[in-house]
Amino acid sequence: MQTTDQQSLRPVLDHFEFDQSDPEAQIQKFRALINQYQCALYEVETKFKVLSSESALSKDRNPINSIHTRLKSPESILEKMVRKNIPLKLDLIEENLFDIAGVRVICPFLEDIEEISKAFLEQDDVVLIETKDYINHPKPNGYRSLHLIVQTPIYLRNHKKMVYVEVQFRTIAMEFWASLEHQLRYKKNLSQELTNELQEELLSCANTSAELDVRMQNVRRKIVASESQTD
Ligand code: 0O2
Repeated sequence: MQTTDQQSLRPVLDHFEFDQSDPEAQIQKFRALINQYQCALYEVETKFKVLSSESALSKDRNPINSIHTRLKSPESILEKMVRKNIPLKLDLIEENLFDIAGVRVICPFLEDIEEISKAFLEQDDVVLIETKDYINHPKPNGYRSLHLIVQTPIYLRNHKKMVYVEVQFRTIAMEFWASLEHQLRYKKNLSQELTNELQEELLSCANTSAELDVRMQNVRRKIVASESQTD
């Protein structure tokens, strides 16, 4: 008898080149693959929790506001493989998709992103593969965030494995815009384009929120400067 997990995986796996003589082995292979990403999420989330707790001890404020993790669903993995024209073979997932494990770190200020991303990349078991700096180079729709594709080891029973993780760093303001924009696009139905007027309005909101980030950071700098004068 098939478990619920197997029943829900089969429709996705049926799109992949599949050894029909042993479907159970294929399902196991996919689950082992996804488990690697889950383990990598544990590792990377812990790294940020450690940075956060250390900062909370030594400073009067925390440069990390919140940490979120997500695993790409089997349906999204399939959708991305099809969209990127990658042949549907289980062995090709790992070498072509780098965002199956995703960590999002939300920081209060722009400067916190610099500090925390630097501390993360300085760790000797974090290997930087690619940087996508959508803060200094926002997407045309106004999307801002720093994306780092990294590899980090997980230690399984018999071996060590380097696993890809995508880490997104955003300020609270960037997260506010991105989550609302995502909701609006999703509501509108992704296949339907937003009108030019609505796209312009969202871009304008993104620019306003980027200005707020700079202004709030300047306020903080002034407060820090005045505190150090009175010390
Ligand atoms: P989720 O569930 O949030 O992770 P592609 O994945 O094909 O779009 P690429 O080059 O692999 O392209 O990735 P890209 O564009 O550098 O980053 C993709 C992820 O960044 C998305 O993941 C979003 O999380 C986020 N992102 C990128 N552009 C936008 C945007 O315009 N608006 C919002 N709200 N988020 C964005 P997923 O998998 O789409 O979704």
